Amino acid sequence: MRIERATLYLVEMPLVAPFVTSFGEQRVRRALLVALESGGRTGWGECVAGTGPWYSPETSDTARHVILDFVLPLLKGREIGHPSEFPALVAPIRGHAMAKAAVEAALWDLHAQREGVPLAALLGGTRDRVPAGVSVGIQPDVETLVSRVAGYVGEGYRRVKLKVKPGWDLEPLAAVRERFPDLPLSVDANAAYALADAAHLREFDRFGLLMVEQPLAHDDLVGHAQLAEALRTPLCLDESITSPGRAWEALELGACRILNVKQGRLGGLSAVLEVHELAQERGVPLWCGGMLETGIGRALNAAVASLPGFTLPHDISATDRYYREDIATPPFRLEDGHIRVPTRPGLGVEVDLARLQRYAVAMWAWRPRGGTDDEG
Ligand code: NPG
Repeated sequence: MRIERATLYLVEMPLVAPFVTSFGEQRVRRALLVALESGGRTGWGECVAGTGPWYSPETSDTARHVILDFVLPLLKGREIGHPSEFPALVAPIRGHAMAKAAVEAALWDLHAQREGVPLAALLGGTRDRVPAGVSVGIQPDVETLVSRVAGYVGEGYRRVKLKVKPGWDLEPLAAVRERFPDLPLSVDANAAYALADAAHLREFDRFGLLMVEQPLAHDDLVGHAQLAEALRTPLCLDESITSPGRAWEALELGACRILNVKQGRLGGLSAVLEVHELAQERGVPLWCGGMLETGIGRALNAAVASLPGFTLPHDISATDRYYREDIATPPFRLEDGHIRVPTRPGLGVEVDLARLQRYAVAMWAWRPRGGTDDEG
């Protein structure tokens, strides 16, 4: 396939409730969407980079710059036989995993549509539904947290992940654990602690958690390996795992026993498949992380989670956990604590163009022969 035209949309989607983590509060999901056109079809990719460089160094604006000025020009005049050719093509661009992943995702969608198969099947997925976990942000107080968790448990979510930070950890954990003694529970610190907190973090062991996710700095594999020795609860890494090579290093060092897989953070679906293979060889359990995706990214995550090595519940919740109205249809619903993996060709969701126009705050069009028309 040859890319005939690309359109980037910056959308601002209001969240049903603010989402608070150790790195800040989010009320709106600002997402850069990539639409690639080829042979009468449109492939979609969602860039998971946020408004500011808080979770990763990338932002939706750096991604737009890198995609328009560096990634798309490399596709100019190229015949792409298979999306797995893409990583080598963009290898000269250092970093910018989320920018690359968004374009790669649109190529996979286009390719799967052309083949007439769902993305999950193209990747080697083996499940038709995946267990849904819910990530619960930091709340104003413990009572509010317990009642929110009760609501999600009532809806059927299979695992609850609590966001923690210094000053919001043992007390909320104890309250949730007391109310739900058997609930599969995990915590995510988004890098809020230091190795000097090891004795404090060891207290987490008494709550029977599935895992402690990313307690230390994003670039501290050695620190995580040292902390792992001190804790009974398995460590899982998210922010630290920015490439398949980093996943290998983390496992070699003993920095984690579980991996959170996000295609954006890893640099695309080819990288996901590499990590999947590595994890299968080593018997390391995987699960799919989430970045408050619209239906476009959510559909891709469901396809990723359908791979055989993804054995733990995912941060893939129903659409209504974040959005009253999504730009892609149909919305993802919780069915017996699971999300259905789309079965239509490609991503398997439809982008509602009227809604896209409603939520878009800027748009850029790109054609191989011209430069960039800024229509923002
Ligand atoms: O369900 O999509 C979801 C969100 C899950 O907690 C979640 N995501 O640290 O993994 C994370 C966190 C996140 C959200 C990170 C937004 C970055 C941006």
